Amino acid sequence: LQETIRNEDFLHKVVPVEEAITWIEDGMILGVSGFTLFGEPKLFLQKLAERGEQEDFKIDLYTGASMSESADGTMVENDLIRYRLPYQGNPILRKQINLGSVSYIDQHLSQTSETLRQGVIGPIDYAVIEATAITEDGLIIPSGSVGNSPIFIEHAENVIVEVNLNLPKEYEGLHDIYIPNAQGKRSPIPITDASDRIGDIGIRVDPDKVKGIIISNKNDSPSPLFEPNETTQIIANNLLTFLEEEVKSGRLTEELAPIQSGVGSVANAVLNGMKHSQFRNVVVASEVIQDGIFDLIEAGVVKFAYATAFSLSDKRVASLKSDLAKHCNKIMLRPQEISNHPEVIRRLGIIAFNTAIEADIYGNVNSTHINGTHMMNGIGGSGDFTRNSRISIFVTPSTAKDGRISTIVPFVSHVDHTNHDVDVIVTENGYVDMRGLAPREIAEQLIENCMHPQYREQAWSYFEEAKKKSGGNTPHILQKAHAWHLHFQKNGTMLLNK
Ligand code: 0RQ
Repeated sequence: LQETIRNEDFLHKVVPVEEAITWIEDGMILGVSGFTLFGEPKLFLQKLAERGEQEDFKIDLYTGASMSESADGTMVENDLIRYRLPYQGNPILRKQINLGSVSYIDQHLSQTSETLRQGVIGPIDYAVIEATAITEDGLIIPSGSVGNSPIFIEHAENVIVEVNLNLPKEYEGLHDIYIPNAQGKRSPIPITDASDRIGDIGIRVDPDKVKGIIISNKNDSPSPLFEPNETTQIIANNLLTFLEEEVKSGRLTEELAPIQSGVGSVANAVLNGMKHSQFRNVVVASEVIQDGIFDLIEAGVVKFAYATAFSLSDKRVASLKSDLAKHCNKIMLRPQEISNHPEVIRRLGIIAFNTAIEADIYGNVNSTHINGTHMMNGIGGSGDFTRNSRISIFVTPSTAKDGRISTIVPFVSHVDHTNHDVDVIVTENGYVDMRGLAPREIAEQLIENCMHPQYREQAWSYFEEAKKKSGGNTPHILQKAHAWHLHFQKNGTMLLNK
């Protein structure tokens, strides 16, 4: 244990987890580590969830992003969560959010820290943070995610550290912890090259705030491995064609510009496709490092990658120790405030690609809501990257639910990314580069190049009627703008003749 907790003051604070969970009282706010299932204080959350089975109390849970079953699943099942922010992806929690029994604040992932700093949310009663080590000078070395942990620690009244003895020691040295000062005392964030190291290898903590240290040996929960299918493969190919055209036109080189990729099946297919592409020495400046990024490093396509967290399947969780040993100088984890910071994204000129739930014929994108009302996961980092990137790309299959839903609609049922922010939309039918096009041109091209053929006729009919009856820069018929969604609700399909 002394090799892991290398500071005497901290060694004396080790307590059983059973004791630490009793410190949490009804109504408290917890800021816990964890992002895309990686780096959670797994033992603490599991035991707290179990305590919720016996006792009636509620907490507000702030995290980095999506959490595993014991946090967002079991805690919700045991009715423990009152408020939740800033992102989730758990079916049990999603259900309670949509029933209105958990209050969900869906935030841009770069902004949680600033709302905390300003005192808009919080104050945090307990920060509970997973660590792989505590150094001689008292730095907390995080594990597979940094997320919001530094800001939670800075703003918490008390800190609990869950030291995990079962994680790769190679995590030490991988993190770059930089926390901006409060407004009025800030300097530019000094990242000019993606690989610039600007902070510490761990998180500084006032030792007096550390109320206890618990010891665990639980492994991270793997994410599903998304194997490309025919549709996702074609979407990926279309996106890669767009990037190749950018190279041909001289706007990009084969190194591209730093890339950010979302998570999920299409993102994975794109990364897969890049393995056999012409692109070389690509830099990844993203939010998560998925399996595909390790594959690209090994294929020599990616030369450096930073993010705020890993999101890995079983296979890569198993090989993580040796992967980190091999690639430690090519990988870095930063706080999500920095990986997703508008200033850094704009300065580096990132190419962002994320997945849409639906887009409309003018290029507005919905990333979060089903039928305008029901939360899916949350905006995550998609807004941080979309608004501030050099090229913002959205991918989506052109239909969902076996063709009964068109993902290109006359008017999105919820807007996360306005068409001012969206540059390119890609489906399996093709892509539209909306840069430099006016709304009416965008509509014509999206209907012809991205929409599924079976929906094109009814889309043309809407668009023609809108031009004739309403006109305007962005023609709409407001009475019919959501007719496709309403038809789906009534008849189970967006095809208006069915
Ligand atoms: O339903 O689960 O019942 O099969 O939505 O859709 O096609 O499997 O796509 O898993 O890649 O998720 C946008 C949700 C896509 C995700 C979203 C149904 C569809 C299916 C899932 P089933 P797919 P994916 C990085 C950046 C926001 C955050 C973000 C997301 C299910 O990518 O949450 O980008 N993004 N963050 O059938 C009704 C439609 C539908 C639809 C799809 N139009 N209407 N249902 N579905 N389109 C990550 C972080 O920030 C951490």
